[in-house]
Amino acid sequence: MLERNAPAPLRLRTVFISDIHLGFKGCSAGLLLDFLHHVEMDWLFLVGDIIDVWSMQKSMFWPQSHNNVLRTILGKAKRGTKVIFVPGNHDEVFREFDGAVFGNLEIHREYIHRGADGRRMLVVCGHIHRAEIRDINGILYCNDGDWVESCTSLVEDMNGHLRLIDWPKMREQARVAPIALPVGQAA
Ligand SMILES: [Mn+2]
Repeated sequence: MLERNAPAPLRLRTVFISDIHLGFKGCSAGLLLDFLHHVEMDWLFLVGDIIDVWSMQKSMFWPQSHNNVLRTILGKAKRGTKVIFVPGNHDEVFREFDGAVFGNLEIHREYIHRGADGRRMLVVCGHIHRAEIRDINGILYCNDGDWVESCTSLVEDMNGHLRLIDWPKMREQARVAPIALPVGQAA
């Protein structure tokens, strides 16, 4: 069903996703795979709670779709996307690999990302599953949400503009009108 009425691929500079919770039954792996197959990016930030180690310690759950998410992410790294993993609280065991570099995949406890417009972004790990962009005393706070309930991402376009993508909603809208930023037309 997800293959039909797919929106045109998006060419983005950076995609931030967090709280995927692979290994947990509530993970929306199918929708995330669908999203990942429709975006191309230079940078992919995995901002915490990517693998739900806590949940897996309680009961083992690892369907093929969860494998596919990891394979898709590694595939993007292989094709040139820089993947930065900032472990969260459910996958804190990976924090001991701070600074590890596996080709295009790196693990960091925190990371300063330079936006296309020169802005410096401190990449805070997941935890709060609510997507929002808010100005707090002159500092822009961005939360990319999660892939358990809201299925949202924070993205930076080629000009450095930040916005939230609600993937289920964007798919819905794409049925009536093509969405902006098809591959090759981004600035
Ligand atoms: Mn979480």
